[in-house]
Amino acid sequence: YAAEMERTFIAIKPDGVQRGLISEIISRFERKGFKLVAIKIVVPSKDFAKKHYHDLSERPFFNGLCDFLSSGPVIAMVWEGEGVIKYGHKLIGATDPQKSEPGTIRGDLAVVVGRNIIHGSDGPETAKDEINLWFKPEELVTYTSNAEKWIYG
Ligand code: DGT
Repeated sequence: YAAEMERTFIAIKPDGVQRGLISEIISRFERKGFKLVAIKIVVPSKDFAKKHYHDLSERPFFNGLCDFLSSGPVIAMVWEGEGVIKYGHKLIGATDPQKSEPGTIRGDLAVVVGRNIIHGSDGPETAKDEINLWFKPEELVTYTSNAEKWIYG
């Protein structure tokens, strides 16, 4: 599996870190059966935040969003697994926590859209771009987990 598996970029934003939700969020991806292949803690610069959110540069909340992302430590991660881009987004829930279903990360743990604690890539192209923006290739670790044969059969 390891080499061809789908990968997605997931970040715990400064609010999630400050609220002590790192382990809670990681455990939801881990228990599902997805595999962590890169992780670091970093305070992004405002310029970096602008690069990450470049698609939203015309939106009225863009500046505040970039200020927020760069306001403190972020946990940047790459998760791997079958369908992880789409299903990771399901685990995260709708952008606005008021509209996220209970059982999702934002549904269970967040209240307003400007503090929705987590980011996840929304498709294969953005996943690739975001992984490349946040990580050097050598920071991604390819390995076999013993659980894989029980997760995938
Ligand atoms: P993500 O995972 O953080 O990229 O969020 P998505 O993909 O669920 O939503 P997206 O890409 O449309 O928006 C990125 C972030 O921008 C979102 O997590 C919070 C913020 N945002 C989106 N819409 C609004 C809004 O209407 N008002 C404010 N204040 N922030 C917003």
